[in-house]
Amino acid sequence: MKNYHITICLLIGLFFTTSKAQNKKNILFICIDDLRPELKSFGADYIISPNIDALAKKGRPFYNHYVNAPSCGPSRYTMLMGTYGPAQNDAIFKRAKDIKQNKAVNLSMPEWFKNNGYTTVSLGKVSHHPGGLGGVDWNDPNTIEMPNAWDKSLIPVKEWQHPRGVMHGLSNGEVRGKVAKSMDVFQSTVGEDTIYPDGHITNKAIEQLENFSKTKKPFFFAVGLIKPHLPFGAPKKYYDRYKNINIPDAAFSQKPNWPSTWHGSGEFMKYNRWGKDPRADKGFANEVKKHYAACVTYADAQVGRILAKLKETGLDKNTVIVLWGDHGWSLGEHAIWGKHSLFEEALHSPLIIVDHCVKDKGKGTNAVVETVDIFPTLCDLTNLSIPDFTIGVSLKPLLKNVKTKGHNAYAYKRGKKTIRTDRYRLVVSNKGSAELFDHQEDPYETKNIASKHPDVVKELKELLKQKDLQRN
Ligand SMILES: [Ca+2]
Repeated sequence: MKNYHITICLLIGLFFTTSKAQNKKNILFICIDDLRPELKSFGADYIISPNIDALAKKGRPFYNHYVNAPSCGPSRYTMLMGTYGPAQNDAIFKRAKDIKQNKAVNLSMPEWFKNNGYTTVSLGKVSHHPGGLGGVDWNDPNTIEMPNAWDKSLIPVKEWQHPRGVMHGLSNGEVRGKVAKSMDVFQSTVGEDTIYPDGHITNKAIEQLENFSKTKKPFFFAVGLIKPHLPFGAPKKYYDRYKNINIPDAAFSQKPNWPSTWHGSGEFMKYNRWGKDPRADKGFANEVKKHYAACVTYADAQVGRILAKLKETGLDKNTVIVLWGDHGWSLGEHAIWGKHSLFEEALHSPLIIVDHCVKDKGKGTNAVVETVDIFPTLCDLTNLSIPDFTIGVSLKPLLKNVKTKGHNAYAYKRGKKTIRTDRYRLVVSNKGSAELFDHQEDPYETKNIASKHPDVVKELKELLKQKDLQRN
């Protein structure tokens, strides 16, 4: 009788343990490369982004989300590690080198989820290199960008030959050569979604979701779309949708006359521009913006296809969805065509989180938040413990109550760092220069008021000092 009783107790225990494992929420994390908040649901009413807008309606859009670094590699580091890190594009590879040399490193977010019973899969551009490998063509199996993180790291290369080709690919397998000048800065070829790499990444995502739907194990699935990263190539059907749409000029297109993080837009200028320069040619500037918009609409369509599959499989009922832009992009603001600055446009990016706990779905928050908040938030939403080493704040209270306050956001690039409060942005350089902008009065950062407000500069400098920001 006693044995019988123990068996029943064990079976009940097993049932609860198993059902708990089955009920663990999945994560679908969608990264979009170089997407500033150029979306209808984020106030850009001339942009066609119906799928991301629909997603925003189901969850919480964060209108004041800031990345911690204005370039792909270091920004993705902060998202994946939950801490600030090195400022260069090889930030994540540097960590891999440390692991190889047996130096102590913190676990990455996917590894944390993996250790907590999740299947972790990355597809497309999630870390800095699509597919997560190094080497000349980014396909060397012995150079892993994030050791121990992913059960699978996928990148369909198709006619682009290798992951490096996918990253800067144009239509039908055109790969950027050693001289970027031979590749056009924008393009809109007639054809289906798969004439550019994101169409294939999306097909693979759909296939992967089908696989997930047949297993019981919870998953952490990160999908990284590459557009609207340069070069701005998307199927012509997306470009055509902007034929009769007027895209406004940059609100402030003057080059700053104070020491700043202004740069000559080298990444953009190195492509073939038919001898034209958007800084001096309004018509060309408008064409560039239309092609960026076409890439956003193309990426939006891929998001729509992924979310439709999530719904079709029924996985949407138990999956937290995050959509994140890895940094902003200046489309002519401050006479910059690109990222890599510490101006608002380079640091401001969209963030949307969808979860059952969201109250007042679709209502956006103006609370200032930052990318390092994502790791603790996802732990909080899936009932995993939040690792001590993460430095962000869980955004769950903001999901439950849209009126919850945010906190200051920090960012850095080589030799420079910045703090964004809900009113000010201060940028300081190692050489001692300071830029202060009052966003209440001057949302486009047109006037550096640092010399007029030394008290504010001092107070914000103190806050910056308290943060361990890497700037090497
Ligand atoms: Ca990027």
